[in-house]
Amino acid sequence: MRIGIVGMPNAGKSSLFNALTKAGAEAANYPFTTVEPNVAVVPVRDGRLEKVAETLGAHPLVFETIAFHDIAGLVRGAHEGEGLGNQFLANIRETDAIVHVVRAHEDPNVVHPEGRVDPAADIDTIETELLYADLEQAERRIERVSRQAKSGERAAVAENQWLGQVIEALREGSPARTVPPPADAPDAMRNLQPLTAKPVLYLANVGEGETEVPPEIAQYAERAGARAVAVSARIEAELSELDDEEASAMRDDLGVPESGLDLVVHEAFKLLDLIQFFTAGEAKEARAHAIERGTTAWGAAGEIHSDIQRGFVRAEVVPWNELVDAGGYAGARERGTLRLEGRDYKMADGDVITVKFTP
Ligand SMILES: Nc1nc2c(ncn2[C@@H]2O[C@H](COP(=O)(O)OP(=O)(O)OP(=O)(O)O)[C@@H](O)[C@H]2O)c(=O)[nH]1
Ligand SMILES: [Mg+2]
Repeated sequence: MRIGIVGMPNAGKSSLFNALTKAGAEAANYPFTTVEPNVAVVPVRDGRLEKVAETLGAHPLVFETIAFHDIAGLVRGAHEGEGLGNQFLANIRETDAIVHVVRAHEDPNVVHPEGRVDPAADIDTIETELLYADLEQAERRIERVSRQAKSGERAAVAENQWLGQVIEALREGSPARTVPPPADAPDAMRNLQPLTAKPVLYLANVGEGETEVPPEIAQYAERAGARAVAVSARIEAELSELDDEEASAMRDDLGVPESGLDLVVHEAFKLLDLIQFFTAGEAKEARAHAIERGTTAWGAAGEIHSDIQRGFVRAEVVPWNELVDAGGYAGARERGTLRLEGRDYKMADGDVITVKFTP
């Protein structure tokens, strides 16, 4: 799961990124060994998994992770190569969602590239760049696809038609997400990877001690059907340098809520519209797995291990809270809250699953 951070120069992207990096580095268990310097891998802490692990005496805890990609600020004209913009935009084409950092603090010591602090105008500038970048990409793609479509091949025809609609929407200033993907060309979306089709979280980078999303950003997000959070990126970056005790004393002083960064991570995770299931064994690891809504027990087994999927016999499933309530698997079995399910069972958010398989 990957998320691209966008915003104007000096908006606070790298400050946020640095805070996230520290948060990630402190979590010992994440499945990446090498991380690029501009990628922060951050655990998505989940209280449900913590309770399950505590109930079973399971350890270690392995949370799902999100990789945040930091890029350089986008300026007006980025799509034309201004300020290396195009190259940076290419770096986030493959991400699943976008966090848009908007400067909302008035600190006069931080230079604003356009000489004024105006969050709504900044959002417009960035989104216009994303639109232009998509338009350029779509125009390039349709040249190729329209040639293929002449052969009459069904997928190419459908993709060509869809690209035409996308181009029209973008020229009118509407994001690519307003054009539904073509049923007959399942790869069309992946071929184009439009930035303006990705879900967005607006992050208001507010001044010290502020906790509210400024109204102009809140309104913008609401119109776009998106969510917004308020965080002070610099404070979070500074707090992440301190040990826990010092940090919480400083949070109290500043009136900064404990969960600033957690909130960002959880909201970002929500953007991806995934659910989580858990695997956990007594004295073994407890692990969270993210899957698409509607994934079956068989699909979940594949998420755990391909061997387990291959030998799938049945699944034992119990909602995490029932497992905790019953004090463990044996109790849940007695109460009948632990059920046997076949491969077609649709996983629910928070299910704890044990797959029985023939090796
Ligand atoms: N007062 C204040 N300053 C901040 C805040 N967030 C960031 N800054 C400062 O703003 C400057 C730019 O922050 P960065 O995080 O480097 O901004 P950026 O978006 O990564 O900028 P580019 O990489 O140039 O696009 C730094 O001096 C930060 O310390 C904030 O919440 N409050
Ligand atoms: Mg930066």
